[in-house]
Amino acid sequence: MITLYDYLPSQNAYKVRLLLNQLNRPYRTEYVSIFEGEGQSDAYLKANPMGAVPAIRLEDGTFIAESNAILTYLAEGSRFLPDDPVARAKVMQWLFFESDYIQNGAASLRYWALTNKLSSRGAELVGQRSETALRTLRVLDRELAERPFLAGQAYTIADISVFAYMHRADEAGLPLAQYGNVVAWIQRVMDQPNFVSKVYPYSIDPHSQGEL
Ligand SMILES: N[C@@H](CCC(=O)N[C@@H](CS)C(=O)NCC(=O)O)C(=O)O
Repeated sequence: MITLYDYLPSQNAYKVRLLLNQLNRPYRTEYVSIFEGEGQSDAYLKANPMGAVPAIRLEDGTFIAESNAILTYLAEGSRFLPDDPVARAKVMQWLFFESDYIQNGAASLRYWALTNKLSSRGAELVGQRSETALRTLRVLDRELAERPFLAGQAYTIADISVFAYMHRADEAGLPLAQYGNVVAWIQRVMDQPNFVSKVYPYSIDPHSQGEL
């Protein structure tokens, strides 16, 4: 059985929880208290060189880190990742989009907002991240006017990845409701079989107000 290294308020880890549930794949969990420094232990750095969650450990002891790499590995051979090279590249396009623009936009803002770190980040940095986040919302809204899911007609790991932070964009102070195509897509993702709705607040971790 695979092991998921998890921290419950992490939406990067949520991506993996959602896919595992939709694959009906059993797994065990090990929790990593990232704010207490557990991610930086010598043992955990073997799982993820950055010390972040998520990571997974395969049955043979191999570790895989980075949420989108984990999604790609787990989805292999399933309906969540097409075999056709062009269709697959379209999925990868949105995984890289997520890793770059969403993680450095809406995801950062949400994390700072929910753990009271916005003021310590400074107005210039917060402004830059807000511009990035608004740009991604505009891009997603325009793209999702064209098709039901990000990479085409079918729900894939591209949707899982982008959904994780974008469906909580209002918690980042972003005007999500103004982007009707994104809102409709969020509902389509939530309507998928074996959807996981549970999102954990940072308040379950008394250490989350500290710095990583
Ligand atoms: N690019 C990484 C980002 C992972 C990430 O930032 N994880 C956060 C939780 S959401 C974390 O564990 N941070 C702890 C740290 O960076 O030390 C991914 O997609 O997996």
